[in-house]
Amino acid sequence: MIKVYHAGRSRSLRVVWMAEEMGLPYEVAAVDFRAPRPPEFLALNPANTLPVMVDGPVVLTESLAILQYLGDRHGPTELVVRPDEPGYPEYLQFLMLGEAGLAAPMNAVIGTRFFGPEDQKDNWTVGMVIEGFARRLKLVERRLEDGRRFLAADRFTAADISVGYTIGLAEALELHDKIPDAVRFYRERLVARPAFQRAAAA
Ligand SMILES: N[C@@H](CCC(=O)N[C@@H](CS)C(=O)NCC(=O)O)C(=O)O
Repeated sequence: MIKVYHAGRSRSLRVVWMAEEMGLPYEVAAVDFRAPRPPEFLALNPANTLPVMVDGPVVLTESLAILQYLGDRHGPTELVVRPDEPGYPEYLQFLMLGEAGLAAPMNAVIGTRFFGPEDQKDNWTVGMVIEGFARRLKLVERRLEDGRRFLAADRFTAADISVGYTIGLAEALELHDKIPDAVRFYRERLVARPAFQRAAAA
């Protein structure tokens, strides 16, 4: 059975969402994000980050790698776009953008806003990262401007999970004014999916 170490709004939500969309059996090991992790967890992931996915002997700790792994090893699934499909380049682009371009830099904002000293919460770095986030989000806005519902291959894919999660992260950080309307409406469509609703309750 696939085991996902999960805490509500963390990137493990991407993994649980993918498993729900695919209809995969999985179990959740709930992690209290603010509590020190047990040695068992650190043995799996010395980086001490979420998510962690265990599937037999396989242990993965990068959310997008896990999405692709689940699609490839536990598919076939329409959630993954294959190299010979026309939508493959955009699939790759937005799958990676969701973390590398959009979410990863936000860790500096999360760390500073939640754990930093009071006089640092709106420091220069926080401003720079938020400005960079808003600029990169224009790639998503432009992609959606022709009215398409999903980012790649004219269907819901792991790229939508990747980017859709990150828009939710920005909302949780109250960056609503940085999210263009088209991107906000896109996110609303994603979170209305029954699989997302189940994942959010997991
Ligand atoms: N690139 C990794 C990022 C993992 C990550 O930063 N996870 C956050 C939770 S959403 C975390 O564990 N942060 C704690 C830390 O960095 O110490 C992924 O996509 O899984």
